[in-house]
Amino acid sequence: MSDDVRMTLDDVRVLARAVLRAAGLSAAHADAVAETMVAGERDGCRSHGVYRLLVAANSVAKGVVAPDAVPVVSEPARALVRVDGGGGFAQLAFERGRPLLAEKARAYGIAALALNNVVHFAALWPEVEALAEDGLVAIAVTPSHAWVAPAGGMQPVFGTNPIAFGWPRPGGHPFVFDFATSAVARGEIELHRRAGKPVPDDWGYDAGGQPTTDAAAVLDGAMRTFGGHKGSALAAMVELLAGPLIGDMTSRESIDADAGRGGSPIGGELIIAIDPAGFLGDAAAEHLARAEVMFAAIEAQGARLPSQRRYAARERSLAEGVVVPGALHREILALIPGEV
Ligand code: NDP
Ligand code: PYC
Repeated sequence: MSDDVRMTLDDVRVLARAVLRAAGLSAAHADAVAETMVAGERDGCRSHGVYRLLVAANSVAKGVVAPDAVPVVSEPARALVRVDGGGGFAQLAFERGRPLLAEKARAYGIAALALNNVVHFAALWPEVEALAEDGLVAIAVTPSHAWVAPAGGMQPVFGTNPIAFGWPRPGGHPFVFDFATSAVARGEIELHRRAGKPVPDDWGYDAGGQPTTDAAAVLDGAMRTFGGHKGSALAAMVELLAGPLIGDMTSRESIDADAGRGGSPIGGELIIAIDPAGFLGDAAAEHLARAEVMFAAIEAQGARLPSQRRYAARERSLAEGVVVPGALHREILALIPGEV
């Protein structure tokens, strides 16, 4: 008999906050971090759902993250916002910088937000989706830890370096994609290792540089980029945009700063927001409607849009709740003193 646990989204929120508060996060951080995990679980993004409670609690326990950091917002230039996260998780820093980013994008047509000195363990789609829900086009990138070999090499240089994009759609969910520039997110390989399942042999190499289906061996060796040299170049772009360009760490520097503690990546994130009215003025609606023709042409042939699976999962979860594997649920409960 399955020992899976069915939970409402409110149950998930209460559990996540309790774990994060027990781990030592301030109320503001616990709320912001819990919301991103609820969103991941709700949308069927298991590698970035409540499983990440274990990851976040570990980062606090290992002293990688400042649990009560207060983000500081500044304006380095008219169309730029910077949030110094003070070593805290990225979610609260984004929350604090987002209103000014949107305001500046509307004022100048385009604006950028740099999050500096933050710890990142999460998916990026909640951020670009929120901006696109506000009518803005958004791009977000962040490096992670050096786990990924460049195409043609076998030594880790890049992080799993996600790229997320959001596009507002009249009367519907935004068009959003968000994926790692590695063959797959590391969290997915970790879930395979936990479940004792093999991974496809093109996800990574073992420590000796040989392709392997052993998830633990890939985690100890090197992951591969997606799409060969193309993913490799995009991974390098993410390093540059959200590393040196904003005065923050590359994935190599992040893993060096971790110093073997096994915490989440430390560094920066760059988020760019564009107001369609900047170029288009009153004609914005007319041109956004032309984008709909392209989306329709994709769907008309049976192909799906990115995020379509996620939005469908969201509908189901709102109606039926979510199911958390029993073993994971017990591991999470064990993080709250007195619960087990
Ligand atoms: P996937 O390879 O699963 O790709 C995810 C994206 O591709 C989603 O937008 C997904 O939409 C879309 N997609 C998947 N299959 C199809 C299809 N058949 N047709 C159209 N679109 C499709 O994700 P990854 O493993 O690369 O990344 C997972 C998450 O990990 C991301 O959210 C990323 O932000 C996060 N991550 C975070 C890092 C960090 O440092 N903070 C580092 C690396 C990853 P849908 O969701 O609807 O399936
Ligand atoms: O799954 O690769 C990943 C990841 C890294 C940081 C957050 N998620």
